[in-house]
Amino acid sequence: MNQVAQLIPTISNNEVVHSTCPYCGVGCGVTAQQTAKGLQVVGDESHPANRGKLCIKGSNLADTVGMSHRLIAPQLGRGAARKQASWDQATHLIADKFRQCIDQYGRESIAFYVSGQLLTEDYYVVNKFVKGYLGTGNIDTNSRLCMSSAVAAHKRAFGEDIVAGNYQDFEQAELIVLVGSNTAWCHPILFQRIMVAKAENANLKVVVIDPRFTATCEQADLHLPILIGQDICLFNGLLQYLNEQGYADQAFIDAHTTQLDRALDVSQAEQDLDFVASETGIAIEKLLEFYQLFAKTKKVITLFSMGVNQSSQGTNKANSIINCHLLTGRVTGEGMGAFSMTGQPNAMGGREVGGLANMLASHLDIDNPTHQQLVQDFWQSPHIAQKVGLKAVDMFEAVEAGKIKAIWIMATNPVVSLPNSDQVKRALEKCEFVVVSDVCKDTDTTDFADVLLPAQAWGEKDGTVTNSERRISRQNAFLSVPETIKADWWAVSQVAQKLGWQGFDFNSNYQIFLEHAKLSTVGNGFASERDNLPAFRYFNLQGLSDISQGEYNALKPIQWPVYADKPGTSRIYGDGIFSHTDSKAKFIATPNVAPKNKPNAEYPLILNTGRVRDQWHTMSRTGLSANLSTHRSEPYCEIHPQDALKFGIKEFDLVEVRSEWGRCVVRGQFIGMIKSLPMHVSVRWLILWLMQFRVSLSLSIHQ
Ligand SMILES: Nc1nc2c(c(=O)[nH]1)N[C@H]1C(S)=C(S)[C@@H](COP(=O)(O)OP(=O)(O)OC[C@H]3O[C@@H](n4cnc5c(=O)[nH]c(N)nc54)[C@H](O)[C@@H]3O)O[C@H]1N2
Ligand SMILES: Nc1nc2c(c(=O)[nH]1)N[C@H]1C(S)=C(S)[C@@H](COP(=O)(O)OP(=O)(O)OC[C@H]3O[C@@H](n4cnc5c(=O)[nH]c(N)nc54)[C@H](O)[C@@H]3O)O[C@H]1N2
Ligand code: SF4
Ligand SMILES: [Mo]
Repeated sequence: MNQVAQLIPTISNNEVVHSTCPYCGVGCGVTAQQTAKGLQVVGDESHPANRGKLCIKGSNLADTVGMSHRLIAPQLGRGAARKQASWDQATHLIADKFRQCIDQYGRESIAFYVSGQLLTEDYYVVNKFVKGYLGTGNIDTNSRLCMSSAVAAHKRAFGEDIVAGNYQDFEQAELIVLVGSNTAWCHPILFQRIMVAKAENANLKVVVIDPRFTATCEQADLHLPILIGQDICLFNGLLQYLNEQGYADQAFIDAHTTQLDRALDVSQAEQDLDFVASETGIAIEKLLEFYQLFAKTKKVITLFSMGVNQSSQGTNKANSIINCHLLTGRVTGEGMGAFSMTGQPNAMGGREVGGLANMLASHLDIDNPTHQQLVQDFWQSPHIAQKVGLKAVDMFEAVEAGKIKAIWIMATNPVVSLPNSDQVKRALEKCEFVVVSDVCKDTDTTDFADVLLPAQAWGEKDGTVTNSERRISRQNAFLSVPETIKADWWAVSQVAQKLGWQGFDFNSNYQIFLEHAKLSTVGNGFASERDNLPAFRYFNLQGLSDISQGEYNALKPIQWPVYADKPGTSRIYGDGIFSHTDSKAKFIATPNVAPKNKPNAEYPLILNTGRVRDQWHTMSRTGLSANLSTHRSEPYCEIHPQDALKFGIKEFDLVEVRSEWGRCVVRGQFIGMIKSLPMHVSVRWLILWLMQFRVSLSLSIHQ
């Protein structure tokens, strides 16, 4: 089957199709064209996110399109018993099994684990299936590992999960603070935009807060090598400094915020700069330099990503940053604000449809009876989820404990990417019924599938994604695949229909998009009418809820909210009306709690993990491009030379990194670490069996 299957362009020679890069949350526009030289994918000059530029991953997209690695038809059974089946057989089996689970064990015995790499249309349908028809909250997504801390922080501070600003703000800012973000590698095009702005504006300063000296730091004016996990202390200290030195914007605070006192109360210890310096490991002169820069610059953007989010204190870390922006009234407006960068191409779209276990749909709350009723009425569904479902880690624990009998995993590879990967393997081995939808035939997770479903990949699937700045862009199909490869929304709809559920007779992604857009208008309207609205939220796609198929196909990138006859909205909260019912933003008390897992004699170092510039996560797609392996061809461990000396390690030795939960052997590298803090190591590449980021480790030379 593999040899005969081919991808056939659906475009005529030299016809140009506009689409969006399927990797990071910058959400760059691309154009695809079939030429005499084959498929050409280049940056889309008309796309506002990248204006024609692409990073190396985007530039090599054409190499990753193909059939050699693909799953072509549904497969049933595990191991040697696995055999090809028709879609009808596969979806019948899933429906029968789900029905059996519902009857025998109840609706809570089924779970879904999905991904920020789904299109919004796929995500919408799967969320409707689980929250409206299965009637449970048991759907979570890999975004749990990624930016769920930011989501919670936004909800607490603003009353809604909103990134208020946009990429242009980075060009208008005079100070950009990058916290826990290797932007140069992980969001390269945004980083390039920042660098161009810096070259054009001598007043624009860049500060990086990261325990490692990264490629991002090389271009920065100031690097603060912070001890891992101490960001709350640093930003609480900043809050106190700004307050004491007279930089609080009292008019803004009085008119638009509440609960400043509590935030100041819990951060009193951080009034003492010596204390902050010793807790964070940052020299006092550098600390003051940063605080003064922040205080004196009106146009400040603080961008944060995984160094903030992926932490047991992640939500408080994000709120401690937002607090400083609230205090100075720099929440939104040209060149200012706290900006959470999304990782995956459609992490933001997943948030819009409510794909996390603690959300409902369309920015509505899962535990709010009015919201439940609105969504249930709109869906005309038999049930509605009423409480928070199992979150990713708990979900896989419930699978191992036998409470979840059936799980459907879609567009993610949790056997590699969840923290305790051995536990995930145990859970899936034991689970009665595992469905995996992927584009690839072999991932670490596909081994465990009882039903394996082939999904359309980038270039074949059709729909929308939303990037970090709330900009909805089209991913257009320009390749046709064998009939047996289907869109994820189609697979879910087929199972729903076989279960006899109404509301899944979608014929196209266009129909789904319209339904999603209409739901966003339910109970909703303008902020000025909010007192008369049952469920006001800024997430609103009214202006897109009645577009024609042709308009949908040709949709130009647009930022929500999109009201009727309005061209989208580039900035939210400009008039100071926040989403909380009192229209005010909240300061959140963020106590500085000592990090867990402090180094001890047995595990004397702290580990962090993360990405490399030219690979995407578990490499199922970027691994196909030879070009992308030239930058780094294997996983590696960055070690400070002082630590290496202590452990008798020379540069490029193979090193065993061991934690309480696992071990791996990787090559040691000193590059960059000379300017980083000693006493921590960093394994770069997601393929690792170590789990946990903040654990103590030991190193030893491995033969
Ligand atoms: N090339 C490439 N780009 C990608 C991806 C990819 O796989 N490859 N994946 C995408 C996805 S899904 C995501 S989520 C993003 C992630 O984008 P980033 O967040 O930029 O990714 P990381 O490489 O994890 O970088 C996090 C940084 O935080 C630092 N850090 C660790 N602990 C702390 C701490 O306690 N405090 C502070 N201040 N810093 C800390 C680390 O040293 C590291 O430099 O990248 C996206 N872009
Ligand atoms: N150690 C460590 N672990 C981490 C992190 C870390 O920093 N360190 N970061 C975490 C973060 S932020 C993230 S986002 C996760 C990412 O972790 P994963 O989501 O597991 O990573 P990917 O390799 O991107 O997996 C996506 C899978 O979906 C498939 N796929 C792509 N498109 C489609 C589609 O349209 N439909 C279907 N059905 N399948 C598709 C791909 O082939 C691939 O197998 O990893 C997390 N895990
Ligand atoms: S910056 Fe991100 S979205 Fe843009 S081309 Fe690179 S990987 Fe794709
Ligand atoms: Mo992520």
